[in-house]
Amino acid sequence: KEEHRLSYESKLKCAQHSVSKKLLEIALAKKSNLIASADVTTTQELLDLAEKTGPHIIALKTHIDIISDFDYEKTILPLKELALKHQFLLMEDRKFADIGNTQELQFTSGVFKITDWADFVTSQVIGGFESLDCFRNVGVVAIVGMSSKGTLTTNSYREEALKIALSHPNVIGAVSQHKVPEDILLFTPGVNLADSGDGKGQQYNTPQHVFKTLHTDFIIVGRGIYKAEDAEKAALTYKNEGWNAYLQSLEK
Ligand code: 5FU
Repeated sequence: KEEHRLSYESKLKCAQHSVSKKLLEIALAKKSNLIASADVTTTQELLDLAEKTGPHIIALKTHIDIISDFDYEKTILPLKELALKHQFLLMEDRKFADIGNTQELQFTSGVFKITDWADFVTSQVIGGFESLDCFRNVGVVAIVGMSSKGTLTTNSYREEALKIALSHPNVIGAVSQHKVPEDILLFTPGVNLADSGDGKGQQYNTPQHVFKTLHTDFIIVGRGIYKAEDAEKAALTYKNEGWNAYLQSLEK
């Protein structure tokens, strides 16, 4: 018999980290488990997407280093305002993958100064437990398994990665295409309603699939939203699909 999944309410009750709490509170308030991935390359496109999708999402995921006209004042300050206005968090998908000291520099320095604005960041755990110590003021989503064809995140890798993720106090969740224990939040990218892949290794599943089989908490959608003719409408579609799939996964 299929086991039940935990509801956002019950996860909120036992959440330890302030960022996990915020994410779950926003999810319940907006009835959304959608994270829009803003893989666009100009400040204008980034801000437009944040304005259009803002009311429907719990977080906006950035790859801030692909913004060609990045400028802290012109890119980050208005982005932070939109996050406040529409009540979503900022998730920088930097996927740190180095020794602690270098990650600390990449996190705090350079032009992006991620530490100053991101609510949470992604990090590989390949550098070991202590490499995550530097992300003290944010939440970390550990990359446990990737969505791409031929990824090296095998069963045994994922098992070891999860041990680090579950034991590190800065970690709030995991990115994976497999189930994880219920005391960690699961973030699942590789979600698209129209395509099964992108011809560059990405593999897609539907919201229905990931909630039912993985008991995911949050879906991450990039091209399904920002490439759509009407990004706001697409965000609303994914929001509703995701929320209905979540409710159904509670019943099983
Ligand atoms: F960790 C991962 C992963 O395993 N797969 C991903 O696709 C992260 N991603 C990110 O989610 C990726 O870097 C993109 O930013 C986003 C997916 O975008 P898509 O356009 O929906 O394929």
